[in-house]
Amino acid sequence: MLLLLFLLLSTLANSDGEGTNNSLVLKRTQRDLQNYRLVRGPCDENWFYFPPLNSCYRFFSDKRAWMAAEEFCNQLPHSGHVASVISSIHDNFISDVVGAVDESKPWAWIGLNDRSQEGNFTWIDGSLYSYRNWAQNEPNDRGHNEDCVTIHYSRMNNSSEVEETQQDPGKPDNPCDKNWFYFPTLKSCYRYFCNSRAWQDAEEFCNHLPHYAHLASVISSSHNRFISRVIDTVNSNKPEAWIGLNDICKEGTYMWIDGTDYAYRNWGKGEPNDYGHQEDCVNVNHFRDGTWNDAPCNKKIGFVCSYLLYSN
Ligand code: 2F8
Ligand code: CA
Repeated sequence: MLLLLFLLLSTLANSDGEGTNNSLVLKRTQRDLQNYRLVRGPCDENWFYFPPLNSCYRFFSDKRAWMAAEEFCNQLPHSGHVASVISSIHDNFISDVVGAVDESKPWAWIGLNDRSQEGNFTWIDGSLYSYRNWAQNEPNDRGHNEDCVTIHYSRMNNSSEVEETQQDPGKPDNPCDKNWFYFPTLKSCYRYFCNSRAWQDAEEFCNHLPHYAHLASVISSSHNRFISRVIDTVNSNKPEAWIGLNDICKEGTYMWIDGTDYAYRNWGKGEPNDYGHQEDCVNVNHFRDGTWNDAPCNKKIGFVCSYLLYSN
């Protein structure tokens, strides 16, 4: 008995070879904090809308292997993926999507897998692997043969569990506030805000958050990739987003607003160019690839805040 769930882009998955019960889902983008009713919204018929991610989801009860489920999703008109699950609210929503098709809430594939490297779990749509809801003793890589992940919803309590397949990655839970993502190297938390603000307004917005955040600094290529993934969790279209780098004080002398040393650089081709002699603030994703561009500070775009996690 296998079931597939698709959303505008994700699936419930198991190992990459043989399918058991499967589900798929797809997604688009944005955010919020409640439980969500199943509504079609702007989605196609038979799909359900999840406003926080501006994404559409659908459960498919066909039995497919995980990779076949992903390929099925890819070939849908909107080109989706097997679904990622990024929060408990999202988890509840997906449970309801499955339940809308099959009240028994069967096992279904999701997009999580460690096919590339044992124990290194990633979401097939590039979502940040932060939220976790492993069932007890999972992942266990039973028979050294489990690289894909299923989700299951108990009929008893409507709670969801993700079962798997692999060695426990042993990573600590995300110690950041809800909706923030942890970068262990810097013991810092990051969040992308899609509300468009000028650079200085964005920095002040970060400052007024409960943890006194700043616009994010970037110290390495892996850190840059991490920040790109943080943005992706809200908007996978690679929107431009302010980071804390600027040369407001002196043209050509770049500084991070939180005092981080300006050592790592990831400028886009031909940047920074102080285009029109009026570009003193820096964003990522000018070329939709995570590289940096200097741009006018009064330009209104989304931004990434970060705060240091103090452990005392
Ligand atoms: O809008 C400002 C932006 O304009 C161009 O990109 C579309 C410039 N690129 C080149 O001149 C190659 C950016 O540098 C500039 O920030
Ligand atoms: Ca520029």
